[in-house]
Amino acid sequence: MISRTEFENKLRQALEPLEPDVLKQAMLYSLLAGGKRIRPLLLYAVSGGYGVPEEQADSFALALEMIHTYSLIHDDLPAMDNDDLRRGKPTNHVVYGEAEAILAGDALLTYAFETASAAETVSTAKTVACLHILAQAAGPDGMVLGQSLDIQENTATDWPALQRIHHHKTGCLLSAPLEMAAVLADCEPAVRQTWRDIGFDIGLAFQIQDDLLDVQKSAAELGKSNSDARNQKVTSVTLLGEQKSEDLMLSLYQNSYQRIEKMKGFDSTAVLELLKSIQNRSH
Ligand code: GRG
Repeated sequence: MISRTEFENKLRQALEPLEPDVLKQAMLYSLLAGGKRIRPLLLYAVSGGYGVPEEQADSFALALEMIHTYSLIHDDLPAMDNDDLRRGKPTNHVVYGEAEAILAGDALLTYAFETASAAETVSTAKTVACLHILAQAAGPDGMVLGQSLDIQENTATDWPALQRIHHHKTGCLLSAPLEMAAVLADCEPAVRQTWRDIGFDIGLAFQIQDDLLDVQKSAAELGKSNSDARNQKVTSVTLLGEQKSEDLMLSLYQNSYQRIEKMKGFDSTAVLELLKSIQNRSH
């Protein structure tokens, strides 16, 4: 299984062909600021569990991290959460200014699709299927819709409404690597759907955990501003309380592990190890 450092070297290499401009610096600044790399690592772990060679997952793994990083840059902007700390460093707009940060996000989103569409070791049919999954997860029926719902005041007044936001904002981009892995591994449609569903459960567990960490840890420990309270955000913790949120998160993780262990023709060692490290994360 690929390490974070090896993946970061691939990220660096992927941006090498770009003009050495401030735009490239701004893209690299956030991309290499030290995220957990959960989405690409999930793709490698699930595709690898089916015996898919690492190089077939590479361009989609890179695209996932580029899209995720763009979303963080834009989420931190003054017009959105207005945060000044991300991945333990000043946010992109604090360093490069608001206009350049918007462009760095735009460039990462676009370059993600340029990178993914250039996958060399994967059939055209699988590449198109993965591009579609990525676009759907990131776009107006995915993460961008989730963000839009999240910034509208009073969108979430109850748990089902908040779950809808989490599903789109966090779940879509966490489910995409599992579904793309199923495509790369030639899984039947029903198996692909099962991985997609598991991905959404993991996404919800991950988001509830994020809400819990936001109230339990300091900004220094998280490496990002814990801005939910400041922004008077409705979160799992404000709606369900800490104990119920904790219980729900644990049951979602446990349930996902059991479903993964039952997947046929699949070596679950790497993905279970990765998910348990995510479950035990401190930031
Ligand atoms: C601006 C279109 C647009 C979308 C923003 C991702 C996002 C949507 C906002 C970030 C804020 C947030 C709490 C999102 C929920 C998903 C989440 C917990 C993101 C943080 O992901 P990690 O923990 O971050 O994987 P690292 O830094 O480790 O990569």
